[in-house]
Amino acid sequence: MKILVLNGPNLNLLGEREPSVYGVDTLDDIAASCRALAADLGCAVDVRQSNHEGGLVDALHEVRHSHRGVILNAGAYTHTSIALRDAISATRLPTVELHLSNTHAREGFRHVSLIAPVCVGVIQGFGAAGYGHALRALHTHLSKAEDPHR
Ligand code: CA2
Repeated sequence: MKILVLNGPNLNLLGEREPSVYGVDTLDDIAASCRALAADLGCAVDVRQSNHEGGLVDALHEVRHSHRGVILNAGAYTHTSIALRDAISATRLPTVELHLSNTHAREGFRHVSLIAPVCVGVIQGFGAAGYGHALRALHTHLSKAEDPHR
């Protein structure tokens, strides 16, 4: 079972600035802990990042036959991108929307998510630990889908 952990604009700078909002972990730290948890769960993760809307759409298209699900921190594109929402719908891969911060406790423009309606669930506000929570939740969701008796 392969899961894509896809990160959007500016998340390559994690750990460098705004630690009070986004924490001190770098994206490499997050990738390493996702890989360790995936090994425990018996699945594999592929952690990617793009600063470009089209790059994120391309990544979703690319994994549509090879991966079983997606954890997506779309960054600011969460609030603006119909293209990303359409790509999630088109690939039909179960997708968890993930945010480090609680977007509802922030500026009004972050309260709207264009992608939430096409995601299986949303995890936000738990900092870097949220990636682990999302991975466990998606792994459980995919395992249930595999076993009709559960
Ligand atoms: O809380 C999240 O994970 C966000 O997706 C982060 C986005 C923001 O636009 C969303 O509303 C919520 C911003 C990512 C910015 O990343 C930075 C990393 C280091 C320093 C500054 C920004």
